[in-house]
Amino acid sequence: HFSVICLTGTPGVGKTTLGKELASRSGLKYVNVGDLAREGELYDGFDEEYNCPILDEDRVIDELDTQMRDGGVIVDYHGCDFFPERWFHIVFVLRTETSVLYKRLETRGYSEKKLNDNIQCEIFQVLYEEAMESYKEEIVHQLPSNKPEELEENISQILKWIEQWIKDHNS
Ligand code: DAT
Repeated sequence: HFSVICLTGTPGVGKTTLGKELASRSGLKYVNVGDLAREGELYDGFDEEYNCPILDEDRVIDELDTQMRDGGVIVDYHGCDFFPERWFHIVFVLRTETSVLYKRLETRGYSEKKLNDNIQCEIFQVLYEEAMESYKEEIVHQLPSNKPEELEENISQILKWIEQWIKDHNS
C-alpha cells in the first residue's frame, strides 16, 4: 500500500518545485499532468481565447488510473475536480501572495491577460474551492508557498505525513 498525494494550486505557486523535491526525498513518483498531456498529446480541441490546447480529461484518467491504484505517486496539476475522488489520500493546495505570484508569473513571460487571469484565480482562491468541493474537506490542506523557508517546512510536514501513512497502512 502506497499513498497518493495531489498538489494543486494556481500556476506559479510552486507545485513542481515542491513535488520534485518531495519525490526525490520520499521515493514516491512525481507525475506532472501538464507534461503527461503534452507528451501523449492528450488533448481535445483548442482554446482560442487562451491560445492553448484543451486537456482531454478522460484520456488523462485512463492513462494514470493503473498507476494510481498501485499508489506511491505525487500528482501535480492546476486543477483537481476531474480526477476520480478515490485516487487521492490527501490534497494540498499551495497558496501564494498576490505580489509574490505576480513577480513569478511575470518572469515566465505570460501575456497580460494570462497573467491577470492567474492572479484573479489566486485572489478568488478558485483552486482551493475546487478542491474543497471535489474531496472530503478533512483531506484538503492549504500550504503557504511564498518563500524558501515555507518550501522547507512544507516538505518536512508532508514527509512526516507520508511516514505516518505508511505506519498506519502497512502494519
Ligand atoms: P508551479 O508548478 O505551481 O507552476 P513552480 O514550482 O514552477 O510552480 O514555481 C514557480 C517559481 O516559483 C519557480 O521559479 C520556483 C519558485 N518557487 C516555488 N516555491 C517557492 C517558495 N516556497 N519560495 C520561493 N520561491 C518558490
